[in-house]
Amino acid sequence: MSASFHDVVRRVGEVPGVAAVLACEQVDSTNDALRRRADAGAIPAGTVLLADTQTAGRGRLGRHWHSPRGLGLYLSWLVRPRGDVAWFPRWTLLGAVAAGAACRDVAGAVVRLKWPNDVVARGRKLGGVLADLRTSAGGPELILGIGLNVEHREDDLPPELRSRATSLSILSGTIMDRADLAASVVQGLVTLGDRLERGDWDGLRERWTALAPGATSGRVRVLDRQGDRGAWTGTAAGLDERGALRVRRDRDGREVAVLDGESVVPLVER
Ligand code: BT5
Repeated sequence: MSASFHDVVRRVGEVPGVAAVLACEQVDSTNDALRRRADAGAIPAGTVLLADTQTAGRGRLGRHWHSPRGLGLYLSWLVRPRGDVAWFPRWTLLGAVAAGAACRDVAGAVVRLKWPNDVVARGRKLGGVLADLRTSAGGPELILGIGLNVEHREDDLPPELRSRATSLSILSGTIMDRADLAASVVQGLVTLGDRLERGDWDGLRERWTALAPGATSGRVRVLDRQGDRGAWTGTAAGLDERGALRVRRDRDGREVAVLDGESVVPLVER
């Protein structure tokens, strides 16, 4: 059954470890709205901001995130990580594991993660993670945003995304419950976050790798910010300590750590 925004907010509020829930029917971007709340006053780590729609939902590198009202999950979570800032890319992977595992557990979807932030099913994008980090006097502050397509039917997707995106309802053929999914995603964030803060990077790396089979041996094409001009190919070789993707470059056989800001496109070889 389709869940109201009220149900989504209530269920997330019941998840143990959630410090506070901020509910907004409409925002520009949940990441930006949570950042403004944090700027305006003390907000505890573990706060979740949920919106029913976003007018300026953001992807990485200034891209747009399509966020129709009532159909998707749009949330942001505030973290004040204790670890080294160099390990910050780990949190994007953590968000992707929480989102992907929730899609699998609640909706039975067969999902794959694509480094660094994509949740994919049947080769189409189901969701994504956007991590915004800043360092303030109080230490690093991270806002982890998660977007998932849940109740969309095919014609709820804009034409330009129709061949590249999907939703849990399209995948399952039934209407999915956003409230169950939201609670599962947030439970995953809290649990994985606790473990990571206690030093269990290996556990997170294993979970991420289990959902991302292509990341340990798949053929990839790496694009930097210049797009095709700086493109090169290689073979993925798993994650390094920071959460960067290691890729063995065809050109010279050297292993290179690919960091966020570059994109990695899987290559299917004939
Ligand atoms: C992402 O960026 O995948 C990160 C998306 C994060 C969205 C959440 S929603 C809650 C929180 N608040 C925010 O403002 N953002 C976060 P990226 O890898 O750059 O992918 C963006 C690309 O995905 C776009 O350029 C489109 O091609 C495609 N896209 C846009 N909306 C989509 C959607 N709803 N479903 C699937 N693909 C989409």
